Amino acid sequence: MTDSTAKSDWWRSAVIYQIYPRSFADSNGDGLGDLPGISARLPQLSELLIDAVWLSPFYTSPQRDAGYDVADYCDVDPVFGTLDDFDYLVAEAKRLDLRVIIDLVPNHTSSDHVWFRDAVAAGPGSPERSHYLFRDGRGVDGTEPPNNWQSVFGGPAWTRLTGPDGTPEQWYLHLFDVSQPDLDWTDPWVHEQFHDILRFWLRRGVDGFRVDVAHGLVKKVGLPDYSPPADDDSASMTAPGDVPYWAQPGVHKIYREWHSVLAEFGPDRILCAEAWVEPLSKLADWVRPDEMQQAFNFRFLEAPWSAPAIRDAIADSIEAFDTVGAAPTWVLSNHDVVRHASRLGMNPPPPQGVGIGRGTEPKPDAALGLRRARAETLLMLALPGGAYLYQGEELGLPEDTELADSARQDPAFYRTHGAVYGRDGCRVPIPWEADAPGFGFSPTGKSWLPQPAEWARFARDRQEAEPNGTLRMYRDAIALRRDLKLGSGAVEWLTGYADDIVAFRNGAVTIISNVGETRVALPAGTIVQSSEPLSGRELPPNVTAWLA
Ligand code: ISL
Repeated sequence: MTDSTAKSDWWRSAVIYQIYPRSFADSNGDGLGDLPGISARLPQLSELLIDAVWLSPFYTSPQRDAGYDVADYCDVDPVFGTLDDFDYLVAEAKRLDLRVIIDLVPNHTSSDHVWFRDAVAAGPGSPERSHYLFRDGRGVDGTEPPNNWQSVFGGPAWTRLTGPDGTPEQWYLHLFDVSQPDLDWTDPWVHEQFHDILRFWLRRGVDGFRVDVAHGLVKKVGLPDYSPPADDDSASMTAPGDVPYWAQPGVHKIYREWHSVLAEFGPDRILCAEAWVEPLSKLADWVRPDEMQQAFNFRFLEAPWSAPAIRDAIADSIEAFDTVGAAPTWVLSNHDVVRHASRLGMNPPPPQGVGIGRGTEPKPDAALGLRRARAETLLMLALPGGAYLYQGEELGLPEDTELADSARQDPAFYRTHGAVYGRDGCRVPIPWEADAPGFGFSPTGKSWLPQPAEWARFARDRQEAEPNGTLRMYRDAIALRRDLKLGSGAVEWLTGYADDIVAFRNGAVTIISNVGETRVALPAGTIVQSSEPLSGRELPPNVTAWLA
């Protein structure tokens, strides 16, 4: 065990790598990544010196929302493998000193889940229906939805059932796709099911759970109408004020219960909230001592390329998490957002969830985006707290901005009739070997989303060979972060720099990011930088350096 994985509070400073199973490594050649593919690549991944991996869903699912529509929480979908494959993956991870976090999707199930099928069959007023949010419609004959809520993926958040004889029936709530009915967390039965699900996976050796839509489970009593502010985009999850389906106070009881369930398995199992909650002082409620251990910090991810915005995001995050004794987390990319190597090459980037496609103009400036992405990653890896990486970012992978509409799979694209491109561009299978079929993703070269031909240069084997490549920077920075204990350090802001410079000390290391447009003089002693080696004692624009 390494220092940081052995400790019971390992997560406070951990580097956690997100694996998106369908796009990581495909062992059987069907074009969709799988668990044996992940196990086979784990030794290579562990060379990055990460502490843990987080796996996006691999459960039984009709895959209407890439597995975030779960039809059986306690089994593996055959397209990803079997429970034995999962056990082998966990064993292999332990052998490599890697912890394993899995995704839990408690806001909604798939409409294929037996709980929902039974609820539909049992009819109005039945105990089975009380597990979900079924309601009668409004208006004459109930033809209007029970309220005016809109789905995050576009269109109404309610769908009306039709009885076996063709008669229109009750409506059910789905904050996401029509195939993702929301559970009713006022029902104690739902609580019990999820306690069992947590224990099922904890017994199999998982170290924790990333909790999907952790701010959405409880809805305001009476399900009142709500109209988001006019300038809100459809995918926004952080509308200000009291939104009757986000961040309702009742969610915290659920996480206190889960905290106790995890504690049955020792002090080192964790919950990490995916909660799009603002301001940060409110997000801190999710990480109070008796709730979750971590919450994703989307304020940092959403900060534009501006030194004051980045500084404020860092300072506000540290302060907010500190008030409840929690460590902040940092993240720049995941499977729902435009990859930061492309996002930072656009001004402004598209709103979250909207994505980039063939019709987007102007396209990201790829070289600028990558340069800034490397600079911001190096800055992030110097911060105290936990850091999350998304597969492919260590290769410098950009968003695929040229996916054909016909190849797209994100329900957001279809529910908005193409008005929103959605998230497929960050989900394209990653390249391992430049000259192999499918860049080594799949032995047959098949790929569920097509890989751009020019991705050969991002392939891991090419990156390995590049002394100033992105992969080398990640590896060096993570190793130094660990040796210098930056993850458990503290930020001490440095004064005397221009406003467009982010400059701070963490322990023995000085970190300087040039977010401006002119070169800046550097003090002595570089240990790692986000660009080609520096010439002279000056830091060019869009570069970060660590000095000691
Ligand atoms: O990307 C978005 C909309 O297109 C986000 O608003 C996203 O839906 C939100 O971050 C919640 O995400 C999580 O739950 C969704 C799933 O589609 C995402 O992949 C998951 O990360 C529904 O389960």
